[in-house]
Amino acid sequence: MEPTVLVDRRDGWRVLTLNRPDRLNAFTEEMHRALAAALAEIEADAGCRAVLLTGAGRGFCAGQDLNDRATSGQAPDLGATLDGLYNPLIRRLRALPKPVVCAVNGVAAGAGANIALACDIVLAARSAKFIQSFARIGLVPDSGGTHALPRLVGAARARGLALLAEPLPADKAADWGLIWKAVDDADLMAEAAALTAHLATQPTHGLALIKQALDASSGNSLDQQLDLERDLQRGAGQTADYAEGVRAFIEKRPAKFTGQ
Ligand code: T3D
Repeated sequence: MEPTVLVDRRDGWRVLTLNRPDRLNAFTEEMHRALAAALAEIEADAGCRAVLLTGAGRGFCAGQDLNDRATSGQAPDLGATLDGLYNPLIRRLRALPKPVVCAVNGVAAGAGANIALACDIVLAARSAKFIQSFARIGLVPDSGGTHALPRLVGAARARGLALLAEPLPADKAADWGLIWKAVDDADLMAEAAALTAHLATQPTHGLALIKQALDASSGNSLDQQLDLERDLQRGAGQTADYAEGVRAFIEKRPAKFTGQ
């Protein structure tokens, strides 16, 4: 059987491709386990300093595979699925101490949309669209959607996206600040790969601290955030990459960061 997640090792970074194209890469339990294993391996590998997540075929990800939910008997416990599978995935992506780029190659619906939004930098093909499709089937946006949406696009647009469940085209998603950038379909993978390869040469530990500071900001007061910045900066100032960055600036040469 084809693996549900393809892992492609590059020089200092990895491409993870959701691989159920005939189902628009909808999530099964098996695919969750494969993605969790790939991310755990990346977490543990200091040589891997950035990740690119994308989908095979014409879609990025259509969220939960609804064929697995079409039961005629007792209603499933979806809270248990979130606890066991989707929430650990979102937490893992946010806490990963390396940048995660997402190349949204086609439709991103339901949890598929919110998994993309949990990545650090989201590029989307112009033909791609984002759909908070949960309301169409009587569900609530999950996988961090109700947290990310109002913060990224504001309360009014978050309500519209969640309650109407209409497709948001990639260009508009970029205009609204939901994602970093929309690019021509033909350029998506090359541009996303170049960005990820660049990130893999940067001060990895410093980038991890930036992720930490930005994530903490939504729950912190200014005072708390200033204290956090102080603590993180104290740590950043001790790193070899900071010393190298300053040396390279003084010597007017490109820095050679090791990620430490
Ligand atoms: O359940 C829990 O554990 C709780 C967690 C929930 C998280 C969630 O993600 S809930 C939301 C689940 N996802 C959806 O509701 C989206 C369902 N899909 C769609 O609405 C549409 O497929 C799209 C808008 C994404 C794309 O439409 P379109 O017209 O481009 O493609 P299509 O023809 O609908 O889909 C192509 C094939 O993929 C089709 O199969 P077929 O007819 O060629 O054999 C379709 O059935 C299949 N597919 C698409 N999405 C899913 C799916 N199969 C299973 N599950 C899907 N989510």
